[in-house]
Amino acid sequence: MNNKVLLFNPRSANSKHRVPNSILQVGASIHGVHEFAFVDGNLERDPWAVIEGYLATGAFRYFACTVMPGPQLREAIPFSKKIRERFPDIITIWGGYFASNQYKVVMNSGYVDFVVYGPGDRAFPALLKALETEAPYEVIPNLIWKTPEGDIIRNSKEALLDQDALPQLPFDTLDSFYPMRRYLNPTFMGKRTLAYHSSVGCPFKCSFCAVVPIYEARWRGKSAENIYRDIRYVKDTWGADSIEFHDNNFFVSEKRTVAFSKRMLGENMQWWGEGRIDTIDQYSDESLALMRRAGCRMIFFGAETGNDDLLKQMDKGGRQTGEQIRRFAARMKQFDIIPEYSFVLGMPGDSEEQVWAQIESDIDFIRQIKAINPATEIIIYIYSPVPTEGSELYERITRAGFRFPETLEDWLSPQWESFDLRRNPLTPWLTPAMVRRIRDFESVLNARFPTVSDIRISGAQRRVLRALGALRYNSGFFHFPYEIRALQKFWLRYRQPEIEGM
Ligand code: B12
Repeated sequence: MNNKVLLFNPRSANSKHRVPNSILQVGASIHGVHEFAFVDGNLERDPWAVIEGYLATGAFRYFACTVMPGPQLREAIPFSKKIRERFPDIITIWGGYFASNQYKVVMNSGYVDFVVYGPGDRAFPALLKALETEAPYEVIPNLIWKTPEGDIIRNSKEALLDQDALPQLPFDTLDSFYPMRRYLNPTFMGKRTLAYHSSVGCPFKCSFCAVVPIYEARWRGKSAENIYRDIRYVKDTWGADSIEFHDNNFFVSEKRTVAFSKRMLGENMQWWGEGRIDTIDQYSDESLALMRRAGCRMIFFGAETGNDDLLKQMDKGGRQTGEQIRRFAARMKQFDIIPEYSFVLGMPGDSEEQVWAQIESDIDFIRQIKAINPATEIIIYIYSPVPTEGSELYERITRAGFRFPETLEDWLSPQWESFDLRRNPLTPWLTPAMVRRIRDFESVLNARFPTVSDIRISGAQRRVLRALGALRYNSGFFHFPYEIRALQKFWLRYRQPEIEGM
C-alpha cells in the first residue's frame, strides 16, 4: 500500500540535538496503524535529499511536518513547496505552534493541505482514517481544512486528553532511525541530557504568550509515575543522566511535582523545567527542599517585568508582582535552586517617552534581582506579538500599526526571522536606539555574569569576561560594548540561551 507517512522535524538550533518530541508523539498516535518514517532535519546534512529519496519510492502518501516559528520555517516552507511541485499526489499536513497560530497564511500557501492545531494525538490518526476511507473532515476536532470553494474551516477544539491514556512514546522506533544516544547530549546538568515533555497547555492566559490561543488556559499532565517510567526507560536503555522538561509549565501541580521528586530521590539525575513564580511561591518549604534533593537544579520563570501595572496588562493572572519576583529570587537562593528569570522588554506604551522609561526601569529591576541573588540567570527577550486576537494587548499593537506577514514566504525574510527569535521585532513603537540600548545592556550583563548553562567556557575565560563586564556593569556605562562583543564572538562563541533555548 502506498500510504506511508513521512514525519519531518525541520532543523531548529544547530548547537544541540534534542529528542524531537513533537514528531515522536505524533508518531505514537499512529504507531501500529500506519507505517511511518522519521526524518530529523537536525541530524541530517541534507534533509531534502533524504525526503526526496523516501518520496521517490512511491510508498508514501503523507508528508507530516511539525513547525515552530523561526528557523524551522527555513526548511518547512521550501520543502513543502518542492514536494507539491515534484510529488503533487503527496498530502501535506502541518502541525505545531507556528502552523496553529498562523494557520490562515499556511492554508493559503497552496502547498499545505491540512493543519492540525493544538494536540494531534487524536486529530492526526482521525484525519488519516478519513483520507483513507474518504470520510468527511467536519467531525475531526483540532483540524483546519479547505472546502473545494476555498473556504478555510476550523473545526471545534477538543477537550485536553488524559495524558496517561496516550500511547507510549515510540523511543525504540526513533532509535531505529536515529540512535537515541545522538539525542542525549551534554548540558550544564550532565553528559547525556534527555529532553522530555510531560504535560500540555498552561492554566494561565498571559496576553503575550503563544500558548494561550491554542490551549485557552487548559493544562493536563502525565502522572508522576508515568513520567518516571519513561525516564527510567531512557536511562536504563541509553544512559540518560539528566533531564530538561520542555513543558510550558511543568510545576502546575505541587502534588505531582512532589510525587515525581520522591521517585527521583536516589536516581542521581539533575533536572530543569519551566514554571511560574506565583505558583511555586505557594509551594511549601518541604516541597522545595525535596525537589532540590531529587535533582531539581534550575527553574525557568517568566518574570517579564518588575512593573505591577504592566504585569496586570500582561495578564499574569493578577498575582505576580515586582515585590514577589524579588522575594522569590531570595527564596530560591535559600534552597539552592537557580531561578532563570526571563524578561520581556519593549512592550508598547502610550508614548515614546513611556516606552523608554519602561526599558530603563526594567534594566534597573534586573540589576536589583542580580544584587539579591547573583546566581539568578537572566534571559532578555524583546516583545514579539502573537495573534491573541480579541485581547486588549493585541488591539493595542494593531492600532500602533503592527501587522503579521501576509504570505508564507514573507516569514522567511531575515527581519521576520529575528522577530521570531524575539531579537529584533518589527514592532513600530520600538526605535533602533531602544533596541540597541537593550542589546548593549544584555552584552554587559552577560559578561559580568556569564551563564552557567554554557559548559564550553572555561574557568579562566569566565574570570576574564567577568572582569571586563564588571567595569561597565558597576559604572552603568553600557554604550557600544564592542570589546565584550568581540570577545564573546571570537574567543568564546558565547551561548545565548534566549536564542538557542526554547
Ligand atoms: C523543544 C522546543 C524547542 C527546541 C526544538 C528541538 C527540536 N527537537 O527540534 C529548540 C530549543 C531548538 C527551540 C527553539 C525555539 N523555539 Co521552541 N519550543 C520547544 C518547546 C519547549 C517544546 C516543543 C515540544 O517538543 N513539545 C512537545 C510536543 C509533544 O508538543 P507539540 O510540539 O505541541 O506537539 C503536539 C501538537 O502541537 C501537535 N503537533 C506538533 N507538530 C505536529 C505535526 C503534525 C504533522 C501534526 C499532525 C501535529 C503536530 O501534536 C503534538 C502532539 O499532541 C516548545 C514549548 C512546548 N512546551 O511545546 C517551544 C516553542 C514551540 N518554541 C517557541 C519558540 C518561539 C522558539 C524559537 C523560535 C524562539 C526562542 N527564542 O525560543 C526558537 C528557535 C531557535 C532556533 N535557533 O532554532 C515557542 C513558539 C511560540 C509561537 N510564537 O508560536 C514555544 C511554544 C515556546 C513558548 N512558550 O514561547 N524550541
